[in-house]
Amino acid sequence: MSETWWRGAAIYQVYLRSFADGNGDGVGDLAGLRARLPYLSELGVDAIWLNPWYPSPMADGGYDVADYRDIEPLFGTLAEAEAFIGEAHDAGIKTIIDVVPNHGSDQQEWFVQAVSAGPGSPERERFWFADGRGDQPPNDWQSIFGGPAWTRVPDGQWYLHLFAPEQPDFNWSNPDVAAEFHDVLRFWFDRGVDGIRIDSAAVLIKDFTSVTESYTDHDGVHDIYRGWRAVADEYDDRMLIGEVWLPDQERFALYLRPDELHTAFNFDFLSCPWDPTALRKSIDTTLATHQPVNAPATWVLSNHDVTRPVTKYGRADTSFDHADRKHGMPSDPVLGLRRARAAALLAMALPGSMYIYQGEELGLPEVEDIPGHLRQDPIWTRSGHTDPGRDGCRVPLPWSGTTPPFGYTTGTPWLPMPTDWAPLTAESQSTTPTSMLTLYRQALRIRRDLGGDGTLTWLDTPDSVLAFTRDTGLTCITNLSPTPTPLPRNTEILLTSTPLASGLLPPDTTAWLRGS
Ligand code: TEU
Repeated sequence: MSETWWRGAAIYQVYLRSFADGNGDGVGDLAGLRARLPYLSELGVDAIWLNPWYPSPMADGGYDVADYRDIEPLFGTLAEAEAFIGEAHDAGIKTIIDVVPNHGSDQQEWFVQAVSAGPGSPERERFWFADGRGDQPPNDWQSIFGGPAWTRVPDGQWYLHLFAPEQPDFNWSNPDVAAEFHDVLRFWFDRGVDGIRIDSAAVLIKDFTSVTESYTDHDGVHDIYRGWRAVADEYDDRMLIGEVWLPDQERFALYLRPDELHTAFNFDFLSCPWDPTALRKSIDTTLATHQPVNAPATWVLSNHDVTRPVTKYGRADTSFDHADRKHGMPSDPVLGLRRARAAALLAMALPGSMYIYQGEELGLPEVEDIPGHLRQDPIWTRSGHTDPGRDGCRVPLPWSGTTPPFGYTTGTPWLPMPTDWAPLTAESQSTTPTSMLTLYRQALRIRRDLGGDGTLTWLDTPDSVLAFTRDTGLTCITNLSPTPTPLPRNTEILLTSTPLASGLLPPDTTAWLRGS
């Protein structure tokens, strides 16, 4: 692949602890992943993004990193990680890892040193320690996971954590912090990693002059990523993708500069309801944002933080919002799957790169009935059990067989698996021509030739039908109207998300066509 391999890539997100367990302890690991590389090759993806794989107390699924230069023992060893990177390369698959710069674990060496070094020490300057207001925290900022954003240490000072108390925020105005992360990037680039996903990328700079939370998108954050880009540019072919949640697309585009991030996740599209006007607007805005800065758009239908598409699209309200997960809102599984299939073909046809979260290709639903005492997400606890959190999209993958744990482990899975997932296993779907897995395999194969980065031209259709032609020759039509719609004449049908009905494109269906 060229030095711009990431521009049009199909990238598969592996949530390692739920992918495949190789040693029977109920937690997915590198051994399990390495054994399933042929599955990912056959699926047809160009790269894998792995969620954090570092040693971690797992207060937030590994986003509480205790050592940025090693591998969590539950997942394996550094030697196994290096072997994995090599085997993936042999299979033509790139590796993107997750780096978490906003915060570390409270067990990470620097934080342990800071707590014992005491107030006023240089060790404390690497974090945000402050005196309280009497018995009250330094200010009233709230954590993203709920509750105060400050926690007290035994000597009486408080430290800031935008997420869980086990995730103390680094002080990015301290030069030690930038130097440390440059070194971490080099550590992994030296080991063959092809890309870095930057966690919570927009929140690194804090403004404590504000009484309300003020940490999103301060200008100083760009200096940080200019430094990171300079490190990435010391190597060939490496990319940086930011997790940049920003409603303002002009501000978002500022992260995508020749001396900054190569690309960033498109959360506008991910949050978009299944509605033709909203989808078209999101696509147009995305392309208008990315084209002037020559960055490829990214298309994302799900990840480890959001409701599974099959469940989301089966609800009366098909938008996604972190603040309201709509847990328990009735969802029609048949309609949801039908729309998730149509959405997948739409997303994979658009110009840019495509991210696929593990299990999306199996059409897994959100698991909403996990008993409270088995839930692991800190959001569940921090919200006082009012928000079920994100465990429902992190349930382990069903691989084979007819009963839990469906070949995922020989032990007990770290989250319970639904008993009715036999039809959803990879084994069962790989021999079913109408399955979601077959659709993803077929689509990714066609996408290799006719998809990827480039341009689109909208076709003249009714508002409720989205139709465009790609520079590659692919035509994509999605019918979001309640009635069947005709296809253009003189075209070859390559793939449809639902069979045609009397030659017409049924509602909630996408077709891929070629020719005119
Ligand atoms: O998420 C950052 C983030 O702010 C949201 O996606 C967050 O999970 C959501 O608003 C909660 O409702 C990243 C990771 O993707 C997430 O898994 C981590 O928990 C978080 O950072 C902290 O590292």
